[in-house]
Amino acid sequence: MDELLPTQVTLQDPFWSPRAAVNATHAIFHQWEQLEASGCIANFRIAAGEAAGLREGWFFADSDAYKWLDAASRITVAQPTPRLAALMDDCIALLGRSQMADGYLFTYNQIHFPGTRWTNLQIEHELYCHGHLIEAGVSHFEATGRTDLLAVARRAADLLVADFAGAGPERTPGHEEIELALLRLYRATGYAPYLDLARHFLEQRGRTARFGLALLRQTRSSGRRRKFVEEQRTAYLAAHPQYNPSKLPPGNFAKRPRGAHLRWLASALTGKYFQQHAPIRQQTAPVGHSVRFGYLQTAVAMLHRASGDASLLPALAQAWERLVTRRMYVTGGLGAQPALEGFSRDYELDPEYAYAETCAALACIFWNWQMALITGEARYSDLLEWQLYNAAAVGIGLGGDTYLYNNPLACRGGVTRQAWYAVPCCPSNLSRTWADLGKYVYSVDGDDVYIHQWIGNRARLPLGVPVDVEIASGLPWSGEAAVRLAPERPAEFGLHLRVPSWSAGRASIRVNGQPVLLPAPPQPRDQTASGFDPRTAHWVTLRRRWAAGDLIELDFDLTVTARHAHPRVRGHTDKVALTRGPLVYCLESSDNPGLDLFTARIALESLRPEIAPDLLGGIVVLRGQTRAGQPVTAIPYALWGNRGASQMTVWVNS
Ligand code: FUB
Ligand code: ZN
Repeated sequence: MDELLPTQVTLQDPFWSPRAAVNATHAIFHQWEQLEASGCIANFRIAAGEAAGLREGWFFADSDAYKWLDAASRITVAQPTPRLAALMDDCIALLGRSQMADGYLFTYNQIHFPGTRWTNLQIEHELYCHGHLIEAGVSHFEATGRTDLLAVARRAADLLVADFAGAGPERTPGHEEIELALLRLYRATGYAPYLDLARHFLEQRGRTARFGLALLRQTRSSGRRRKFVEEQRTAYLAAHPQYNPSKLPPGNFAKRPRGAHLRWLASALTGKYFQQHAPIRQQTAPVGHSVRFGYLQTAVAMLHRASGDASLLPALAQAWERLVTRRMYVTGGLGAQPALEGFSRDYELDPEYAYAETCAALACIFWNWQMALITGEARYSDLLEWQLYNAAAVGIGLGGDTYLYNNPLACRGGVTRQAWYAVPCCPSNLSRTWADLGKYVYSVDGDDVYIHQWIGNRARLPLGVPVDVEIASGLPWSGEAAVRLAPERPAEFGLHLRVPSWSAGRASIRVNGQPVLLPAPPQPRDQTASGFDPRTAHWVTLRRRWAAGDLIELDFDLTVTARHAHPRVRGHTDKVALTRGPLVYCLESSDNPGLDLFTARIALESLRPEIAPDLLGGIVVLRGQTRAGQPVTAIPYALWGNRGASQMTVWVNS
């Protein structure tokens, strides 16, 4: 199946369009200011020899500038502004000046260790950074048709082809990203060595003999290098007492279970943390760092699409099934081990320990999209929708200039939205996704159209007879949606409409006023750990001769649902997660003064949806009472933390 180009879909959705607008008019500029203030951009000036000073941030800080360019590029498709264009152009020119003649660009080494490269590939993120540079080049090219950033990206990619083609498994990266970037570059350019190198990196993964020993060596080397950087820093500050270094903000509190450090160590030494424990066809469970895992799965799925290698699919499908049935939070959040920033054992889903990094949800969204395109199965787009509304959306504040990095499902204090982070990987990752939402709505397969998402938009579908289509959607607040078709002339094609899991068996569809008989939804045999099950989503297929003016109306059921965790998930007995349509709800202390959120027992039968036009930009809340008669209000989980420090819980006692 093929996806549409970003230019072929125009978002017009009462829920998502305002968010895309905040993204384009505010968030992206806020992020730029933070990148400047935190020294990330200055690092490139220093590398280019245009400025003196200290390099700031983690060794992977360059990636944040690239991801910003990636997001800004995608934004310019629908919302170009001269101000953004100017910032982008300056930044692109700066990258061109800081890149070495042979294509290498990694300010950590260029500034601190000139002449060294590819030294600690498991740890120091050189290939990860080059991957984000390449992605930025591709996004910029796709958005603008320009080749200046693409040329920078290709110089880097060509260097990698020269340096890594045929290299052994120990020369694969510790943080996946380069693989999917090379696959995107291959799609954009058709240049086969990029595909070959992506395949090579993926196929070599998990084959390093005595990985733990190699890792220990690199950890020691990397530690020595960091010490050297610290010494350089101390010396510089002593020699320049007037110098005012930028101060990175602290990270958010993440509650850690006992023994977390040991489990991290075991995961790292066995290679699981890096998904280096087994070759990709044997990786059938989500393990290790959850962002890394998501980028790897995305890349493997992309490789399957690019190469047609069917042997890659079984492990992808099994890993997805294991994720959904045993290792995913009800919000769609991934990662129950804060120390690892990654997955725990099956059914270990403590809400307070939930790390559920925003980027992990985004990585899973990218993966789901690839799986949807490969298999045409509704379940993948269903999880994508759930993660968009919950696990991803929670990462950005309503104003667009505050963010969450880890996303627990219960907070007794200590987690608040921040303007920036010492590791600011999530904000620009969100921004590039928010700018690109239209791409997840449709796919086309010959003369078949799939509508994956109920997001309002208009588009021109490239079928045999081109079709203008317009979708209106009331989600997430109301369940009505409508599709208006206008083929250039009457034409036969198949229209596949996703009935979301949360409305499966409780949806209705009319074509030009006539009801359609809907098939029974799939009935999975096993219960998921989280209580959310995207596997019940399904397609309704309408194949006929369509003409301009044809109207399909859909009604999705938004009854409040109390979801139960699998009995094997500890601490969830008698608890439920409240959901309505695609939204997970939570109790936040701001709405429930005087209520102990963690012990109150909710009278579920009392809960009613109620429009709250003045709350959090206008939302539907759930109002009811506790069994003791106290009033209770639940808000969408994605919106918690927008009113200062608070407590919050998704799982409530019933
Ligand atoms: O390490 C690079 C990125 O920063 C990871 O993907 C995130 O988890 C954060 O550690
Ligand atoms: Zn992140």
